[in-house]
Amino acid sequence: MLQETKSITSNQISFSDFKKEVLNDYKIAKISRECSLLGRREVLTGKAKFGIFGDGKEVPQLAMAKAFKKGDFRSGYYRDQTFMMALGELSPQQFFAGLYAHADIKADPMSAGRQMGGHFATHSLNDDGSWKNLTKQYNSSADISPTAGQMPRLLGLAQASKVYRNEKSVQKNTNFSINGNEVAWGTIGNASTSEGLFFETINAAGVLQVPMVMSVWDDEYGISVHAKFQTTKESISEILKGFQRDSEYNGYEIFIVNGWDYVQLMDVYQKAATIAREEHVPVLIHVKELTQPQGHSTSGSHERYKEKERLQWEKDHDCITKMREWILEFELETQDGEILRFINSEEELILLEKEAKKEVSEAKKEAWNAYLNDIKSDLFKVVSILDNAAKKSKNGAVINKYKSDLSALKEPTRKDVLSTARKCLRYLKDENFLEKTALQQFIKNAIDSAFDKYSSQLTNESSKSVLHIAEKLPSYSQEKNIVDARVIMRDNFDALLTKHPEILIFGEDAGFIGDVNQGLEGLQEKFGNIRISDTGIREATIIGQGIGLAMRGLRPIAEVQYLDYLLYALQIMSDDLATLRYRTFGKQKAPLIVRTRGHRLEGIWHAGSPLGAIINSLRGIHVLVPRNMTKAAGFYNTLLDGDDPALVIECLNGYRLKEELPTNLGEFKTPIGLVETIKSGSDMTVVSYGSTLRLVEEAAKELQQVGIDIEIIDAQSLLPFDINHDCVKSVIKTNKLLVVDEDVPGGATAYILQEIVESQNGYLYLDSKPATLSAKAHRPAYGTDGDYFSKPSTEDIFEKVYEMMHEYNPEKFKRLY
Ligand SMILES: Cc1ncc(C[n+]2csc(CCOP(=O)(O)OP(=O)(O)O)c2C)c(N)n1
Ligand SMILES: [Mg+2]
Repeated sequence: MLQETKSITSNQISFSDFKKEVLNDYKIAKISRECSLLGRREVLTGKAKFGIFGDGKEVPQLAMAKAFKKGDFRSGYYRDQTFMMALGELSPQQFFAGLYAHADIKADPMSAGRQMGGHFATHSLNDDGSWKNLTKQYNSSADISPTAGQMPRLLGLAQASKVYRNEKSVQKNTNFSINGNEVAWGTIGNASTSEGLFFETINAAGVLQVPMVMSVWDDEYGISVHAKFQTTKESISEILKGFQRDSEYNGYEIFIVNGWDYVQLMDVYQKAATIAREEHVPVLIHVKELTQPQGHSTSGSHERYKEKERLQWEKDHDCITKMREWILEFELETQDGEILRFINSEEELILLEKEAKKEVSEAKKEAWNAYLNDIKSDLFKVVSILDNAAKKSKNGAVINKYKSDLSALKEPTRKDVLSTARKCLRYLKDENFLEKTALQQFIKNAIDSAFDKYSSQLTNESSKSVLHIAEKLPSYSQEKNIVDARVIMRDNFDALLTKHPEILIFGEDAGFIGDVNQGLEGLQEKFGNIRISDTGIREATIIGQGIGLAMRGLRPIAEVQYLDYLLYALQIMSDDLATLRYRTFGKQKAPLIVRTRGHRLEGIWHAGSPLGAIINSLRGIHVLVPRNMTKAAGFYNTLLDGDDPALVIECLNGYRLKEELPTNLGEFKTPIGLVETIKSGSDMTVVSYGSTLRLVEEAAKELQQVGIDIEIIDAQSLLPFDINHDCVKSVIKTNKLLVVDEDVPGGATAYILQEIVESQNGYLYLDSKPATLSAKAHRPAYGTDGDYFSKPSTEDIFEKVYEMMHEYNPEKFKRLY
């Protein structure tokens, strides 16, 4: 069979180089396959918990890797091990370290054992948290497990190139881009294209015309569910045909290619890369006829749901088998009539396959030993302590039994070691000798070091953390300049955009009209429509845009129009943004600021304040609830001096209220994690935040008239909350505590109560039962009366405080009802 080499790559290369490349590719594919085969065995024999592998998807990934350049980004899913291996970003040993959950970033650079295998990442950050030069390395944004969860971020990763190419203010930023030439490469399984996030991203990328190459690995199944239940017409390229660009409209370039066809794949991927890189046009590559040689994952077997014919078809169309056939059959006749081949006999290929097998088997052993040695050194320590302790203890027999059970374990875990140590300590509780102290010390150290391994890096632990940024008060001119509060937002954003050229603000109605509340009025005109822009109505991908842009060195402020609609974005904020630092052991960051507005308007979807849902799903993101626009502006100023992700919730009913315009716009700073006492008092500590504070302040005046003097604390920052423990200092003075908000009962008020009563030991100082006052459990009803009877009113606050004072001193505060 004669083949043209020209189609393999656009550059002409010599046959011997071409041959080397093909055989090297084949070897990578085989190594990757061996990893999958051995990986499954490791799970089935109990050495690893769960395995999901890239077998059956190897060959297209070789093609994608060839078209992928330094500076480019991948945002993909669990099938992409071959791609990572082809780039040199994942060795077989690292592959197995991940499978075993080796909790050491040096052994498992993908996540330090935090993510199950098959979740890939590269390091964007140095150890001190500063950026590396991303244009000089291959980049893979860290994978997450929810199907299609990689899509929103992909949009932002691609858009960053467009910004760097077209926006003058950031063009000198060479650590992140060279003229916007970088492509963002997405991968997704065929079944996951059923998710809304996929369609939302595809549409948005078409609108924005960003350099994104989207590969769909199509094996006709999503676990056991066939394409006929997943995709209209059973074909994603068929139904996306309407996105194809034409002479009249921008759109996509769409390619369809079989996943076992090495030559065609190389050709398609080179073409796709050129279109995306040079023209900034998104490309969809539908890679069909892929297979799952071992089924979906280690939790099941595909023989249960695939017909015999399908299983046979998969065997025949295995992409590596097909590539092997092609290598064996390949012949090229030169002009002199010489026949060129990749190999002279099949033996050469068999030898190469044996080498691949051996390499993987050795890498697996190395990974296992490295993983186990860490644990074994702890095990030996404990065994030796227990051995000596048993000799001295009256409970020696039991301790000896624990010790020998532990020693007998061939594959011990950290849990086995520590749990034995902790159980044995109980048998030493009444005794006193050196070994007991040694055991206590061991347990303490083990728990401390486990914190670093399993619980560190939830938030920024570097010197750039915003928690290190001190408060800076607003300054004011001599003659009071009282304005509508939204003017403070607008003028402060103006100052920030001038000061930080890498800020981009975008959202629904954020561009042309300058947001629905005019906080960005006139700024698009001044800073251009790249820095201040309108988006479609698509909250999840607005956040995704922000995550991707932030991962490439820009400082996005993503607007979600109203807090009630944050729920559309909450999933991606929770799964992706909030976990990014944690899941990469601090090797990636996305300092995205999400701006929204909420509390107190009218009705079920215009007055929500689901702060409990927010703070409990967004650990890893700062959640800030400023009571007015000066405080809010101060938060933006602080956040932009650090690099932490945050959500700022402005008060929707505060834009038209009057505030004094500060003179040091862009400079004054609201501290993060600190509360503010806005009224001092001696009878009760009342903690609240956001719009509800105004009601508490009103109630305080009325309470004063009946001789009750409350202290009001503005929480301002819910995540983190009151790191200086100022609330308990107030409770020490008042001995009574009430937390008020307009979330559901047991929402954010319960969280604040737990912080003060339990974490800050507030219970020690209370003279009466601590209480919460929140909205009703239902969404707020519409209208003034709906609001009055759904959310806490001034009267509710007054009466709650009064009732608590009555319980404390019934003589002085007679019953109201
Ligand atoms: C949101 C979400 N729902 C369900 C799952 C469980 N799940 C994991 S993979 C998968 C099937 C994905 O199939 P496909 O996209 O075709 O990828 P393939 O595994 O076939 O390559 C499912 C349902 C998940 N991870 N996330
Ligand atoms: Mg599939």
